[in-house]
Amino acid sequence: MKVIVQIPCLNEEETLPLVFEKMPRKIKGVDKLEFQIIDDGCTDNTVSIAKKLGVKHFLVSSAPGKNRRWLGRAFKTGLDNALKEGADILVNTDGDNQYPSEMIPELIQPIIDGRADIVIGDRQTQNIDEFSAFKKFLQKFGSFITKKMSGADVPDAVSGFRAYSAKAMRKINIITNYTYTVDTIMQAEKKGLDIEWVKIHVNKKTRESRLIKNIWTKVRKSGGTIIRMYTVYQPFRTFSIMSAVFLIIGAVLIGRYGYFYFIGKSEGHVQSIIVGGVSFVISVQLFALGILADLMAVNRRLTEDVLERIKGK
Ligand SMILES: Nc1nc2c(ncn2[C@@H]2O[C@H](COP(=O)(O)OP(=O)(O)O)[C@@H](O)[C@H]2O)c(=O)[nH]1
Ligand SMILES: [Mg+2]
Repeated sequence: MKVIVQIPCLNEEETLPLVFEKMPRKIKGVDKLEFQIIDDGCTDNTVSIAKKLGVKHFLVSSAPGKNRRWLGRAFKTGLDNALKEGADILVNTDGDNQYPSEMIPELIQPIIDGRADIVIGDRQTQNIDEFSAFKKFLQKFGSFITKKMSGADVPDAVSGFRAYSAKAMRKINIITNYTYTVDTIMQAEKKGLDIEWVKIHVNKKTRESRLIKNIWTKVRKSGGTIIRMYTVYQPFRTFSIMSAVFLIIGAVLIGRYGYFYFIGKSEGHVQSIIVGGVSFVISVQLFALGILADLMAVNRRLTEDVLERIKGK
């Protein structure tokens, strides 16, 4: 059993040593434990400090000083390398020491036992004093939406303390650059992967988030990801719903015209029939797009099957 623990890094020289303070160096049932960082243009001493801390794999997501490629891309780089290195489990934790490194053995246990493909640390955000009421609300609301859209039980959708089995790594394909958290939960659900949640505590806050400068940006970006993922995985349903809305508008307006026509007062209501007719056309087109998108989704599934085999050991 080989485990790789990865830490995506955007200038983490100050806090990386804290992450390794309680990092297990040996885990029962694990023969090989290795560490990797994904450097996204770090301009500080993150890399040399990581070397001293015993990190083995250094992956570069973007060159020093260049524009960052964000966390989703970094995660994909790390995941590809973990598969290449033959890891059975990939653990992700953050460089700001938010997550309890000492809980990694508990995090990977459900995968070692064969009970789960993905394990996610639930920060029990409602109990964290440092989070404002508004942040807690958004966190709860985001998890609720992810839950509704994916059908999975989701107590903490954006937690970055996670473990993925090799099977999960082969099945999941990261297609967004910004973040991977919500996206991988939705994919897991659609691809029949089992997710288990482990309750964790969080360490004292060391700095502000580098990912979320402003909570509204976060809402917009996560909202966009959720809608896009839903469209990717439920294309026919998404377009059918949109088509139905225009169908109803068209039916109401044409019905309205029909009513005036029958009572002999159709004059002056021709706008209804025009707008209603246009709505009908839009509705039919959206429905046709739904069929096309559904056929394209067949292609995506086939491509993903091929990818899964290519990634296989
Ligand atoms: N590679 C890469 N890592 C990032 C980027 N932004 C943040 N990170 C890392 O991702 C982890 C989480 O970032 P953080 O700023 O703590 O965001 P939080 O999850 O909102 O607390 C940390 O290890 C960061 O160093 C990025 O653009 N690229
Ligand atoms: Mg953080």
